Order: sequence, then structure tokens, then C-alpha cells
Amino acid sequence: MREGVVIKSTGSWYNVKSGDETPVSCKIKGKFRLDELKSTNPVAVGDRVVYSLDQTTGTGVIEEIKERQNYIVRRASNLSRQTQILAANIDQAIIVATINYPVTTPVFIDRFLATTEAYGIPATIIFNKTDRYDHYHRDQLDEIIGIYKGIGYDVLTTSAKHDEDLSNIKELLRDKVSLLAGHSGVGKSTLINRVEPSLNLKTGRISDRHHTGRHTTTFAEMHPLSFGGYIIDTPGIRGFGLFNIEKEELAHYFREIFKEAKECRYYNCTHLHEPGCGVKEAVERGDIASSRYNSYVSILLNRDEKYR
Ligand SMILES: Nc1nc2c(ncn2[C@@H]2O[C@H](COP(=O)(O)OP(=O)(O)O)[C@@H](O)[C@H]2O)c(=O)[nH]1
Ligand SMILES: [Mg+2]
Ligand SMILES: [Zn+2]
Repeated sequence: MREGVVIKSTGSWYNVKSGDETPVSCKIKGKFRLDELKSTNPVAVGDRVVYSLDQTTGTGVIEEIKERQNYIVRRASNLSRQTQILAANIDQAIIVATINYPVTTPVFIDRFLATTEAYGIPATIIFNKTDRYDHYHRDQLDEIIGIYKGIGYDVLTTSAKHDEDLSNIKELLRDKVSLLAGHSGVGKSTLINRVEPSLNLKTGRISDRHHTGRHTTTFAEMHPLSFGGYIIDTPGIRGFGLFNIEKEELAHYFREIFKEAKECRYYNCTHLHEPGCGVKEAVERGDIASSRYNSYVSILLNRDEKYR
């Protein structure tokens, strides 16, 4: 028996990597399929597994999945109630965002942050394409950075295409399993290629939309980094996280809202229209950014569908 980590899945075959060895293609034992009926994939990228190797074919059979430290799920498809495990055993989640080209809305960022908060996974925001921002975009960027740093999130800015020095991003990634998310076109693949040129990922042409049609399932892929760690490139995060979180819980995952909620008159305050609401008072005082409050409300009322 050998141990390794699943770095790629195609649905029925899994690439398992042990140490510095070339990944081995593995199938799974039938029984895992029954174990987790609610998820469409019993084994996910990032899973640590025990497998047996068939010396003649060079392929393996996954016999056991080690207990997961955490995992992120999403809806298997837009119409489905089934979940897909996107990735397991993640050390941190990074959202690549852009002020423009394309626009990343605050609610998209906030949904991501609430999700990582719910899973207890540290999150960082990287704003990319700074080379394309005019004065107006830069002012916007400064304001947004102020908001997120104020809540306690790390924020980095970069131009994946033009920056000579990406050492701060390498430092962020070093020796960690990092999940990278963000809208199609924000520069995720470009950024990965810059820190690890040998990966040579396709950039630009391919839109996530073509990959996440109604009935197709796409899988995350985990790329080993030569300087230590792994990066998980997610094929679009529509329907990502949160959908199975109770409404009453949502405020827990907005750090600053959770803090101010202690001042609310009613213990079960939804912070929408109740009198004596500490959260709304904090928004009025400017202690909670109105963009953050608006994201909370639109996620709570399910109005953010189109931003996912
Ligand atoms: N101007 C500019 N273009 C960038 C930057 N990063 C990526 N791009 C371009 O944005 C497009 C989408 O990048 P890609 O890496 O494929 O985005 P992904 O969909 O998030 O993986 C490509 O044409 C890239 O060349 C950047 O920092 N500045
Ligand atoms: Mg890409
Ligand atoms: Zn309240």
C-alpha cells in the first residue's frame, strides 16, 4: 500500500502523486460511490489516499480516503441538488479579482469570503490587472483595499502580465495548498504561469462558461509548485459554497457584522428591518461598509444569483 494526494480527477480516473514521483492513474473501489450518496464525486482533488499499485499496468486502486481536514463543495450543476466536492485539505483560499476587465462585484467577493469563513479557511484577495486601471479605478481600488484590510483580510495587488517581481505572491503560496478562485478572465492562469512557468496553462481564449454547461461537470486541478506547495485552479466557481448554510447563520460569516450583531436588541435579529439593530447603526456610523452590508442583504435574500 502507498499513500499519496489526488491532484487531478477526470470522473473515473484519479491522478495520485506520492512525493516527487510521477503521478499514478488510479481507479476507486466501488464502495466509495455508495458512501457519499449526496456528492457526485467520492474522491476530490486534495484528498490524501491509500492506494495499491498494479505493477503490470502501472495503474492503481484507491483503497482508502484519509480523513479530510476540510473540503469545499458546490452544486453539481445549476439545476441539481447534488453537491460536488471541489477540493479537500485546503490551507488557504485566494480570490483573484479585478476592478475592471472584467468587473468583479463586491457581492461576488463577499460571497467568496463568507464561504471561506464558513469553512474556516483563511482567505486572501489579489487584485490583478493594475496596469489597466485609470485614476478612477485606482481610487476605487484604494477604497476597497481599505474596507477589506479593515476587516482583517490580506489584500495584494498585482499585474500578472507586467510586474517584474511577483515574490510577494510566491511567498503567499509557498508550502501551502491554495485554492485559487475568481471570474473567468481575471488572470488566474496568467498568474499561475508567472509563478510557475513550466505549467504553461492556457490563458485568454477559454471561457469557463463553455466548461460549466448544464450537464457537464468540471473538476478542479491541483498543480505542484516547484518552490513548495500546490495551487488548485478552479474551473469557475458558480454555485460555489454557501447554498447549504442556514439564513440565521449567514451573519456569522461576515466578521464585522457578526461583531456588531452583539449590540442588536433581538437575539435573532436579521439586521434587515428590526428596531434597535446594532448592525444598521454601525452601517450608519460608517463602521460597517455599506457595500458589505448590501452583500449580506443580497445573499440573505438570494438576490445575488447573477453574480455567482
Ligand atoms: N493587462 C493585463 N492583462 C492581463 C493581466 N493578467 C491577465 N491578463 C489577460 O487577461 C486575459 C485572461 O487571463 P487568464 O489568465 O486566462 O484568466 P483566467 O480566466 O482567470 O484564467 C488574458 O488575455 C491575459 O493575457 C494583467 O495583469 N494585465
Ligand atoms: Mg484560466
Ligand atoms: Zn441587527
